[in-house]
Amino acid sequence: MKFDIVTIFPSMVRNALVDGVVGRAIDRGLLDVAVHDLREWTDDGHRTVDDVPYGGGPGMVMKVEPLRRAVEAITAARGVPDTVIVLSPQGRVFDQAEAARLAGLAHIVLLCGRYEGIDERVRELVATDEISIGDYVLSGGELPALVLVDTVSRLVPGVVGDVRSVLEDSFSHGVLDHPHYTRPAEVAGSRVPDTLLSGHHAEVRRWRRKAALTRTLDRRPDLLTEAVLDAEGRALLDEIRRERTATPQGTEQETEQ
Ligand code: 4GX
Repeated sequence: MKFDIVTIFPSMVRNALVDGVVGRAIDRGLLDVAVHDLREWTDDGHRTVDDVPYGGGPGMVMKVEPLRRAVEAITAARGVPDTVIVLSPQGRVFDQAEAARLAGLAHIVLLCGRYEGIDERVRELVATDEISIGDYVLSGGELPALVLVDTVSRLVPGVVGDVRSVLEDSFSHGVLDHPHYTRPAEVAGSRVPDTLLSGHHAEVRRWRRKAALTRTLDRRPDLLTEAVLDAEGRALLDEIRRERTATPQGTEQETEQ
């Protein structure tokens, strides 16, 4: 899979791609990520990429022409991309489903903006998509572009060594992950749940499934309205809800007479 990232801070982006799962995938040739300095496509001595906003107001606006020339040059050198994405808070919010969709593409261009914004004609003439990584304001699109590359790359076959890791990730089933434990079995009086030490695989699996659903119900009930649960998932969720509404022992209500 091929990514091209256009930025005024190419070293920031390149440095972030050296380590970890993505860095290894690039070394192994599974990913081809090219990082481009937007200033290469400026036409003045000062290498200007921004200008004052028409109509006045604070802050600067990114110019259209350098971004337009950047995408033209990338297309000529690396082929017609499947999508050209601007990262901005105005985009639709990125999630695992969007990552899965993008992982099915062969070539993605990412445009990183800085300043107050980009000239609206970038959206009209250059970009095909606009994506936000969440409802907060960053100082540039570089971190969002890296978030997108990381998330999408994990879904590219071979990038993550053990496919079971990807299949068991939070959100791959629309629910949160279950708790994890490693040795020792007891720390400061806190013990690993007995079921996980039992070696009984079917019980371990059921315990994890129930713990994942409990967490999701407690922390992200919104996810459960979207999640498609199988019969076991629905049964476990019912069980959790019944355990929670059960009258505590010794506090039974008297029957009214
Ligand atoms: N998810 N920002 C981009 C400058 C900008 C503004 C408008 C293009 C159009 C962000 C986010 C984010 C701040 C990055 C504004 N570029 N990007 N930057 N949240 O907050 O993606």
